Amino acid sequence: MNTNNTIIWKASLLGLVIPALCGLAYTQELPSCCVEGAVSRGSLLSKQAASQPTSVIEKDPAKMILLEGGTFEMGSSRFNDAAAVHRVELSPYWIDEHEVTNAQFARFVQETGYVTVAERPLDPNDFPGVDPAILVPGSAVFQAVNPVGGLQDHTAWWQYVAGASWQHPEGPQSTIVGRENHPVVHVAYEDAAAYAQWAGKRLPTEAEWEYAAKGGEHTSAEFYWGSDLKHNGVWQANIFQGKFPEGNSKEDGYETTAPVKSFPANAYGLYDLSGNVWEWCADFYQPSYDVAQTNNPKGPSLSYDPQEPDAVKRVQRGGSFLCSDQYCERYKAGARGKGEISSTTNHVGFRCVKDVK
Ligand SMILES: [Ca+2]
Ligand SMILES: [Ca+2]
Repeated sequence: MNTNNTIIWKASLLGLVIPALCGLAYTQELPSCCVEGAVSRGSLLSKQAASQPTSVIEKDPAKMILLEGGTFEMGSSRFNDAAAVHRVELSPYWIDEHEVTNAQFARFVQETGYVTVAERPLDPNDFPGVDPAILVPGSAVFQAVNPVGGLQDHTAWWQYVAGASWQHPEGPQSTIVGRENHPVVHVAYEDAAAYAQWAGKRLPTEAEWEYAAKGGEHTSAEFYWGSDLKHNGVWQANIFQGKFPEGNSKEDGYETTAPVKSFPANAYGLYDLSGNVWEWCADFYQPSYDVAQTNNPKGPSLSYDPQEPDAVKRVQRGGSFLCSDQYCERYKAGARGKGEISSTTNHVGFRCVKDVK
């Protein structure tokens, strides 16, 4: 029965039943004794919302999932900068079901001619004291080395590679051919924001990202999927196994990025929020939450990282293929990350959200 027929059928039923209840002769108009009040706008909108689609394909093209919003406990007591756990309320929004892929980003670049930060010339004024001869376009690429000084100096396993970019993830000789379905990497904050604008979307707030990752369940568990690292013996996220940083045993099947949707979806049908690549969020980073922001929080108005006070940083979430219990545990539930807005690496990407109109 289609919608019009349903309306006609219901109207006919009312015409038969209501007069009988009121003890009145049948007329085409409803008797006033049966009208207890006007129907509320909320009930009609709720009914209408129930018939709306819960997923949609956008122009980039990405499948987006509708999240109804509501309240949840944001934060984690396991990480100093993720405290305090506090209640947050969110309006409904759409979110990409997976990280933005190389194929999607290529379409954006093809249509707009966009040049990413990692591909642009460097301004010597931004790097005082550095030999201008080495100020060439490039990006940070992970190197699986045995660090002489242990795990204290993270620059030991990162190398600035001239010519590394989203199109050449490990340097000029590398390519994304065959990796079209992998998440795009080597994107700065403004690159991600430019893509989102082109796609008619925006970057998620940190609260939106965490609400999506928690999936409406396991709200205080160690992992977004529950209390065990593996679920029924199956890896739930692309992270690092083995001896970091030089001995990746690849137990989960992937040394670096994995094609999106290679690991199980969460309860909302979203993939790879934990692991694979870090994801840019819109919020400036500060090492604690403003718990007074409880309704659609957008984070602080300025960034501040005590470890690098002069750097402007935005939040990144979810960890990456380099996370492990041995080094970076920030693929775990509620954990936060941060990134200087112009710094790019081969384990940071993003996904987008969109407001419900
Ligand atoms: Ca892995
Ligand atoms: Ca991710």
